Order: sequence, then structure tokens, then C-alpha cells
Amino acid sequence: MYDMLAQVRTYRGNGDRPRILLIMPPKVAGSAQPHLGLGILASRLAKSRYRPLVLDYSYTEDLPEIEVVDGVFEPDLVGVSLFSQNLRESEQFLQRVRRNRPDIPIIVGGPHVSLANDSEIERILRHNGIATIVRGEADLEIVDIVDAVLSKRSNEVVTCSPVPLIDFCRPDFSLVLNGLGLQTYPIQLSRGCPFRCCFCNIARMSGRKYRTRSVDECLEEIAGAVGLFKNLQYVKVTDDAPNCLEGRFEEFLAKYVERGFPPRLEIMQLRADHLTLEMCKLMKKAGAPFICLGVESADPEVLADVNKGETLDQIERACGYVKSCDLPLVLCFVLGLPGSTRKTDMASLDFAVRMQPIHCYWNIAQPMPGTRMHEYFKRNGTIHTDNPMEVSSLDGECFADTPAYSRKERVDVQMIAQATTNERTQSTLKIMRKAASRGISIDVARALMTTRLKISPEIPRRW
Ligand code: B12
Ligand code: SF4
Repeated sequence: MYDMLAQVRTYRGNGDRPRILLIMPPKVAGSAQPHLGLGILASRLAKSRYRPLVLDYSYTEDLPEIEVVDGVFEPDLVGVSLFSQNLRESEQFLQRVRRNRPDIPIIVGGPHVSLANDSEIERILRHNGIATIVRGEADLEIVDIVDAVLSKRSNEVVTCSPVPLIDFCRPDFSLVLNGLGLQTYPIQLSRGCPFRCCFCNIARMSGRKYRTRSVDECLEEIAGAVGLFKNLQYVKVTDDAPNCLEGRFEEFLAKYVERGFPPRLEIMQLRADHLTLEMCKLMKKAGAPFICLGVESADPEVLADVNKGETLDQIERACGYVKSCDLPLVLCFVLGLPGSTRKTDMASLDFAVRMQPIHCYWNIAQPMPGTRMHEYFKRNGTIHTDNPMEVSSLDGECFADTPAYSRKERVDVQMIAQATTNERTQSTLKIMRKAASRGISIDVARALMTTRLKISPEIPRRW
């Protein structure tokens, strides 16, 4: 606590530059890396006339309380990033910020407000003290927005367009409290995704246009991070669709390996149809701890209806590439997609057992407003909440169902699937108690006995 507050004092300084406190609020979900968006905004503000500081309670849960930091840093403006997950907690946090310093202007941005409909924006605007809601990518506009808020001439809602990445401003994680100790450095090589999966809202966040950064510029950024962060262990690529352009992604990987960067390279959201054997070989050399591929559903009709543009054969081929390079395979499924039944989801489980991954994400379909899946559930079933993202579906939550496939059945299938493919993280007794309370003891007992790959203790459990 003492050290962190001493750092806050240093960030505060003694000059008269206005101080901006950017916050990822507590209790959203843990994150091994600091918030990239806030790192970029802080970097922009610092290059202008401001003194920014980022508090990321997802990245460092035991940061001092906001009231304590506020007392030392004495910000002139607070900016908060809002996620839909645990939104109520984040809203209570906004009230705390306001209560603590009633005259502070607050701006909010991030995925929740970028994806929200107009009535939700109106609702959030009614929060006391919110000067401006910023929707979309604020990289280029943040300084103007803060200028406008501080001079009391800001609009209530500012909508920013997807930015070209030619003049990408690198994040400055040294402006994050506890940032210099970072072990995982997030980097984006591109933004946007040209595909149209029925359950996904990424296009509304980052657009369909695939925007790329120069590969060499990305490598220079990594070189800078390797020099600065002494505890760095992983560089994590967090693009929406990193391997869309195969040649470009291979070039990045080859150069990463060639430069011999010590951190292990981790990559999110790889598409199976664009995965090549060469990529897998290079990722192995770059130390990738595992490769995660989205299958979504192994029922050919459900998969076709997802509109991902991938076939099961392509996915199976990609799994083969991963395995042939001796890389741990992780698969990601969505149970209860449009057109699914218990039977089609069980086909996904059969597929998973055949592929022998070391871990599977068994998500349950969460219809996000603005997606084709949302329309599907509105027409063919029931959506039981206004905020389907309030809780992660991986924790056994289901907010939408159809007459043919109830909420209970969906969660039951998830439990059976997790017990079949995943390493046990709870005691057998606890799992069996839960199964008994749901009336699925026999299914779960059988699932627990399924043979699966042994995961060596050296493999870091980073999924
Ligand atoms: C990488 C990533 C992660 C990483 C890192 C997250 C992080 N903290 O940076 C990890 C794996 C940890 C992660 C975890 C989660 N993620 Co995630 N993630 C992404 C992904 C793919 C890219 C995010 C990113 O780095 N974007 C690039 C940066 C530059 O943009 P940005 O962070 O959005 O910030 C920009 C703007 O939003 C805006 N902005 C953001 N905050 C603020 C604040 C202010 C004041 C202002 C003015 C502007 C502003 O300006 C920034 C610069 O342009 C997005 C998909 C997407 N395309 O957004 C999903 C996404 C953000 N994740 C999502 C979710 C649900 C989660 C989890 C809750 C999942 C879970 N159940 O655990 C957790 C939350 C953990 C956390 N505390 O962040 C959802 C959020 C949906 C929603 N409505 O809230 C998204 C949109 C995916 C999706 N389609 O559903 N995620
Ligand atoms: S490929 Fe991934 S990011 Fe693109 S639309 Fe589909 S799920 Fe979303």
C-alpha cells in the first residue's frame, strides 16, 4: 500500500498540468494484462498537456481504494471504462467516485457504452456527474474530449469512428499504477474483423474493415517493451482476428522468432480456416503456451448457420496442424446456438473428445443486442434479461432459451461437457453434489471417468 501511494504521489507531481485519472473499475473480471485502451489514452494525454494515471482494478486487484488514490492524486477529471459484465458493480463504483468528490467531471467509455442502444445511453447519462459518454475508439479524440469537458463545453455523447492505424499511438503502461511490473504485454497488430458470425458484436466495436499496423512497427514496440519491463514473460496478441491475412501474420511470427525476443508469444482469437502449418511451427518456436481455436459448434448445420465461413473439415485440419507441432490445443465452443438442441451440442462434445484438447471453453449462447442471434431468440425463444452479458456464461449462467432446449438443459450440457474435457479444478465431491442437485449425477459421473490428456505441470494454465 505504502509503495503504491508513493507512486501515486510521483504521478501527481507538483506542476499545474491538469490531472486525469483513468479507471478500469473493480470486480469486472481478472486480467493478466493492463487495459490496452486506457494505456493508449494515457499515452496520448501525457503527450499533450495532461498528467494521466491509470488505475486498473482488473489487472491489480489490490490497488488502494479509489477514495485513497483520489485524495493523493487529486484528479481534475475521472474517466471510467465500462464493461457490461458486472455492470451494476461498475455503476456503484461511479457513484463512489461522485460521492467522494461531488464536483468532479466524469467521462465514461469502453465496450458497454460503445455497444449500448440509445435508451441504455440515456439511462447511463442520468447518473449524477457524468459529463460525457464516449462511444467507439477514442485514440485520436481523447485530448479534444478532455479539453472540452474541462472547459465545460462538451457534448453529452461523443461518437468516435474506428481509427486508421497508420499513426498508431503506442500505449504507455508506465502510466498504469503497478504497470512497470507487468508480465504480460498486450499488443494489437490489427483491429476489426471482416466476418459476420451470428453471435458476435465485434463489428460494432471495431468495424468490419480490417485495419493493420506495420509489422515492423509492431516489432519495434515489442523491442521497447522487452527493454522496459524487467518481469516480462509473455507478449499477447489481442487482435479481433489476427491471422486473417495469412502472409502478413506469418511474416510477423517469423520476425518475432528471428529477433529472439525472450517473452513467450500468446495469441488470442485465431481463426481455424486461416491457420497454416507454417504459423503453428513459428508459434511453437515463439514459445506459444497453447493454441486456442474457435469451433463454436461441431454440428454442420448449426455451424453453417453461425455464418463464420468455416467448415468442420477446416477446423479438424487446423487441430491437426496444432497437434503435429506438439502445441497444447484449446477449443472454444458455444452451446445453445441458433438451431441447436441437446443432440447437436452433444455432437460438439463428441468432436471435442475426438480432438483431445487439453481444455475447452464451453460458453452458453448469450444473445447480445444488435446480433443476428439476438433476433433469433426474440423470434424463436425467450431472452430472460436486459443485459445478457451481466455474468459470464462460463460460470453456469444462461439467459436465453427456446421451447425445444430449455435453460436448465443448456446448463446441464455445459456441466457434462466441462466434466468430460477439462482438468478438474473442484473436488469430485463438490462436482457430484452439484450434479445431484440438478438430477444429472449419472451423466456427470460418466463424464468424469472419460479418458483425457494429462496436462504436464510445466504447461502454464493461462486459458
Ligand atoms: C483483448 C480483449 C480482452 C483481454 C484484455 C482486456 C483488457 N482489459 O484490455 C482479456 C482476455 C483479459 C479480456 C477479458 C475480458 N473481456 Co475482453 N476483449 C478483448 C478484445 C478482443 C479486444 C480489446 C482491446 O484491447 N481493444 C483495443 C483497445 C484499444 O480498445 P478498448 O480497450 O476498447 O479501448 C478503446 C475504446 O473502447 C475507448 N475506451 C475504452 N475505455 C474508455 C474509457 C474512457 C474514459 C474513454 C473516454 C474511452 C474509452 O477508447 C479506447 C481507445 O480507442 C475485445 C473485443 C473488441 N474488439 O473490443 C473483447 C471484449 C472487450 N471483451 C469482452 C468481455 C466480455 C471480456 C470479459 C468480461 C470476459 C470474461 N467473462 O471474463 C473479460 C473482462 C476482463 C477485463 N477486466 O478487461 C467483451 C465486452 C462486451 C461488453 N459489452 O462489455 C468484448 C467486446 C468481446 C465481445 N465481443 O463480447 N478481453
Ligand atoms: S471471426 Fe471472431 S471476431 Fe470475427 S465475427 Fe466471427 S467471432 Fe467475431
